[in-house]
Amino acid sequence: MKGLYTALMCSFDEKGNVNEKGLREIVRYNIDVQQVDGLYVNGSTGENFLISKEQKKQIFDVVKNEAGDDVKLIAQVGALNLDEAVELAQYATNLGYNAISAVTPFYYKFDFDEIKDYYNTILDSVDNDLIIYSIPALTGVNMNLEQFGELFENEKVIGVKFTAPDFFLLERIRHAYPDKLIYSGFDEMLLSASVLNVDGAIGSTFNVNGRRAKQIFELAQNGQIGEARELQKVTNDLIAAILDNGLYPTIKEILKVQGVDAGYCRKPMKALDAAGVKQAKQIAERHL
Ligand code: NAY
Repeated sequence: MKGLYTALMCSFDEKGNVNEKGLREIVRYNIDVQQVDGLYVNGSTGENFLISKEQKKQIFDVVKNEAGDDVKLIAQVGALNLDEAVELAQYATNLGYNAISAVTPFYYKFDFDEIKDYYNTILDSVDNDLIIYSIPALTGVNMNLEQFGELFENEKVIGVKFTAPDFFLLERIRHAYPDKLIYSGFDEMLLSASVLNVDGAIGSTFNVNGRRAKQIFELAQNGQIGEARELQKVTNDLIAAILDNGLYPTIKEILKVQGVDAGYCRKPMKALDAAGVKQAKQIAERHL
């Protein structure tokens, strides 16, 4: 399960329905052109928190059907409605997803016992492994080393998608739990995380910059830090421009430049205006 995973985008039509043809194209582009090791499906980048349970299942179906066994697949099933999370975990497991992942429960201020119960409830319902999805900036849930350790006590918890700029905590987790998988979640910090010996990364920008990201990761693993730093600089020029123009709609627009029918984002995310579309095209020309 090690390696680079694209946090997969989903193509929606103007009304917000899943555009299956476009989704298949995104899957193929990631596998065939970006050559990533796996896909992380229905994460933040997949606009998971903006869609219905039925749409989540539809996306799990289409992605598995298109990807087959070409790459590893991780299904993000976390939801505030725990029954839904369990149902989705079972659904993705039955489809043959290699692992499930679940965001820490958010919005309400759950205490750690409640968070632990959430993960164990999901895991008790399936014969599959789980990767914790930790993204404190969006969830407000900050777990410490001991709390990660308590979650890791369940052997089916095989790792964490660590989307935080806290390299002290990252190093402590790496040191304390050498057998658990750690995936770096911020693409602009890939090199820094790779130096700390993470097992892989999961990123939104890999939809368009996967090959370069993989090079950064592999160079760092080989100790070729100077070359990796050069590529991280080029990558961060790209990421800064994308963030400035609007993260998900800009990645979709860049995919369109590559001939991929990436469609629209779900409301309330807004579409790029004409200037934004032009800017996205320039970003693709200048930085890819
Ligand atoms: C997800 O579930 O899709 C992710 O969390 C992927 C990680 C991304 N985080 C978000 C919130 O989009 O790739 C990152 C991020 O977009 C990138 O580093 C730019 O900041």
